[in-house]
Amino acid sequence: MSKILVTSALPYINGVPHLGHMVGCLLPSDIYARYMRMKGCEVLYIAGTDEHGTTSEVGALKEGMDVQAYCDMYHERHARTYKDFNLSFDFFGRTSSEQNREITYHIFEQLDKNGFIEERTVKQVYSVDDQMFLADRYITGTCPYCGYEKARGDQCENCTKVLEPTDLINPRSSVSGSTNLEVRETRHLFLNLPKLEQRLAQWIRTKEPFWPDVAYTIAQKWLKEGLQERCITRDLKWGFPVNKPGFEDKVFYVWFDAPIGYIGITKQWADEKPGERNWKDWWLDAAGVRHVEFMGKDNVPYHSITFPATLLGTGENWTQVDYLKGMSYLTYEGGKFSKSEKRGIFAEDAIKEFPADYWRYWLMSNAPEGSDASFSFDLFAAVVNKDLNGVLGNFVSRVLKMTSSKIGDAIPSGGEMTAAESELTAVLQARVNDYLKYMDEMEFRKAMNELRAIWVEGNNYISAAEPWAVIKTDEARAAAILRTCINLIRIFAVLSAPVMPTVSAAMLERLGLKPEDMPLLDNFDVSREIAALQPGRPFVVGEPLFERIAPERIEELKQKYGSAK
Ligand code: B3M
Ligand code: ZN
Repeated sequence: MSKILVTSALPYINGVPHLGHMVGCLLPSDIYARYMRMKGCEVLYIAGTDEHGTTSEVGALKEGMDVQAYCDMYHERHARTYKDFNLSFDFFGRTSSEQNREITYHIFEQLDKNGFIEERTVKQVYSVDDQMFLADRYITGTCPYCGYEKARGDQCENCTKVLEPTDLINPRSSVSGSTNLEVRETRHLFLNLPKLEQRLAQWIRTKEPFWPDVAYTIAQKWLKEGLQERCITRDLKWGFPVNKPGFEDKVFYVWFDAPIGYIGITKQWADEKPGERNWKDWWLDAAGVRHVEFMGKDNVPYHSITFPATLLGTGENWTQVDYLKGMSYLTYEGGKFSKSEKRGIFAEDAIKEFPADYWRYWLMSNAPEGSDASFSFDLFAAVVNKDLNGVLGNFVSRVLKMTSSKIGDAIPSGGEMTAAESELTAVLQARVNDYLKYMDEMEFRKAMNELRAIWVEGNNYISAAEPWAVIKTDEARAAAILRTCINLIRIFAVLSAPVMPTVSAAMLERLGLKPEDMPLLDNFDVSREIAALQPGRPFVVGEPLFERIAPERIEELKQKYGSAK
C-alpha cells in the first residue's frame, strides 16, 4: 500500500470562498483523496487557512476587529463551509498555529546556518497616520499611463501596467485614505535564490516526466529568466516574529510560512493523537510518500520554485512535491466573482440552494483545466436536469420502481446472463478503465465525461432489453435483466462515490449497503461486480435522487446572485 500525501492550496483567511476557490484546489484535492483511499492507498489529506499578512491586518481593521479574533471567526466559517461541501480532510488546520511557528523557525535557522539568508536595506512607503509600512497593493493613486484613479501600487487594474508605488500620482493609503506618506528605509531578510538555483534546476529535472505541462513550463520559465533574491520578512505586527537578533520587530512574509503550513498543519494533526501519528513519517526522512498538490495556476511559481528551494536550502531531507495540479480560473456568468459588487455565488450560499453533490458534480465536470471555464445558472441547471436527474436519477428510480411493481421489493431470481449482458460488461469495462485512468491522471473533466457515459450505458441497456415488454412472455429473462440493472445501480454508486459521496451513499442505502461495503477501485472487474448482488436481497424504491430545476427557479437565482457586467 502506498502513502499519498494530498494537499490543497491553503485558502486566505480573509473573505469567504466562492465557487472558483472550490473548483481551483479544494474540490479536486478532495475527489483525488477520496479516490486514492478507494484504491486502497494510505492517504493523508490536509489543508487549512492561510492567516498571516497585510490582507488579514487590513481585513480585521475594516471590520473593527482584533486580528486574532478576526482569524478565529473566519477560520470557523471556512471550516464549516468545507464540511458542508463534504471535503474529507484528515485535518483542517491553521498557518498561525504554534506547530507552524516551530517548524518555520527551524527551517529559517537551517537556511541561515547554511548561508542562504541575506540582509538588505530597502525603501518602502510608510503611512504616518496608519503607523505602518504599506504593502505596494495598499497604496492607491492615479495611473501615470492611463489616468485610472484607483490604480494600485503594484499594478493598474485598468491598463494592467505593472507599477512601483512611487509611479502613482496623488498616492494615498488604501487603509485610511491618508496622503501623509513617506518613503523610509527599512532592513529586511532575503532568501538567496540565485545561490540555490543549480540545486533547484537539478531537482526539477528529476521531476520532468511526472509534472503536468503547465507546472513544468512555469518552473522552466522562471529558471530561464534567472532567479532573484526574495524578501521573506515584512514590517507588520500580524505574523511570526522573525527569530533573528535585530529583526524581532518584523514578521515573516506570508508566502514564507504559508507553504511551511502544510508541514505545520500535519504536526497539528499528529499532536491530536501523539504516539499514534508522527508528522515526520510524511515529511522528514519519510520513505515512500508521494506528495500531490492542488492549486490555482497563480500559485504554481511558489510551489515549484520558492518553496522547493526553501526546503532544499535546509540541507535536510524534506518531502517535496511529486505532482502539481494547477487549475485555471472559473468566471461567473462571464464576469468576475465579486463580493463587493454582489456578483457571483459564494460557497456558503451555494450550499443553501442545492445539495453539495450537485455543485461537486457540476464543478468537476466543468473544471477549468487547461483553459478557464465559466459558471452560469443556465449551464448548472442544464447539467443537473440532464445528467443527474435525467440520466442517473431516472435510471435508479425507473429500475427500482419497475422491479417493485412487477416482481417485488427484492432482487429477482431466475434467468441467465446472455450475449446482451456480455456485451454490456465489455463496453462498461472499457469505459471504467478509461474513467480510472483519467482519475489517476487527475483529468477530472474527462473523468466526469466518462462517468456520465457509464450511466448512459445503463439507460441504453434497459431501453434495448425492454424488461417491461419481455416480462409478458418470459418472466425469468425479465428477472435477469432487472437484476443486472440493480447491480448497475451499485456499480454506479461505487464509481460516483469520490465525486458525489452523499448520492452514492443514498444509492447504496436503497440496496441495504453502506459505503464501507464498497469494493476497492483497484482492478475493478465489471464481470464480477455485475453479478455481485444475490437474488432475494431486499431493496427500497425511495424518493427521487435529484430535484429538477425549473426555468422560474433559474431566473430567481440569476436575480438573487447578480448577472455578468
Ligand atoms: N493563500 C494563495 C491563494 O489562496 C495562498 C495559497 C497558499 S498555499 C501555501 O491563492
Ligand atoms: Zn493604468
